[in-house]
Amino acid sequence: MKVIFVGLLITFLAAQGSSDATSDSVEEIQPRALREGECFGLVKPLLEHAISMHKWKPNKYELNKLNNVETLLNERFDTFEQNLAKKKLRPADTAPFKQVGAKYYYIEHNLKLDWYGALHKCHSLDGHLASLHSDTELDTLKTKLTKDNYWVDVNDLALEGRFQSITTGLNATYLKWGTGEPNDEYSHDDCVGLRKRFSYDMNDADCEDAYNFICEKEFES
Ligand SMILES: [Ca+2]
Ligand SMILES: [Ca+2]
Repeated sequence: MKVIFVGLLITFLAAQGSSDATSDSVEEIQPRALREGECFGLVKPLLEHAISMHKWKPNKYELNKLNNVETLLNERFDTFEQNLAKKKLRPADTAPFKQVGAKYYYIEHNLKLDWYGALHKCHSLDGHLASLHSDTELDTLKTKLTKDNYWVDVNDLALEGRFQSITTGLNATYLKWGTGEPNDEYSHDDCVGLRKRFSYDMNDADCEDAYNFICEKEFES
């Protein structure tokens, strides 16, 4: 399609050139300077055909302008195709992740796994356990939650009381604890979930307990 379109445009420009070889209509596209070594590539045969059809003999300046137009068109089509490819990710191809606010989550409401199992499940979906960074993100996510507890990516497995994101390996930048949490109950609460009892604020819980969980995945915008 690109070649056809470019060919049609060049045919049009050649026709323009045959009737008014000094026309500056191409200038409206504001072509950039030529790169050294650039050539007509795939469009050259079409250009030659257009020139012979219209018996137009473009001078070097006009050929340069056409070459610039071709380059611009190629860049624009490439950008268009890239954008199309990215848009394919939204919304149908994000499954099973769905947009919630500005992010994409897979909220597992049925299957219950321990924290490690949930972590593995999210990775198997090419994502990670949900990593929350603001009240806005948490508050938006809360509107989708119904079950008792959902694992997220925070834990203090490495050092008691130092809560880190397993996604980044760094200290968690956002924590919002339920009342009285984190309490490290029985010295076993090392993984963090969103607990219904705390209006889905955070609670440290036993990593080996089976709960629902939330995966997250980044998609290109
Ligand atoms: Ca702990
Ligand atoms: Ca707790």
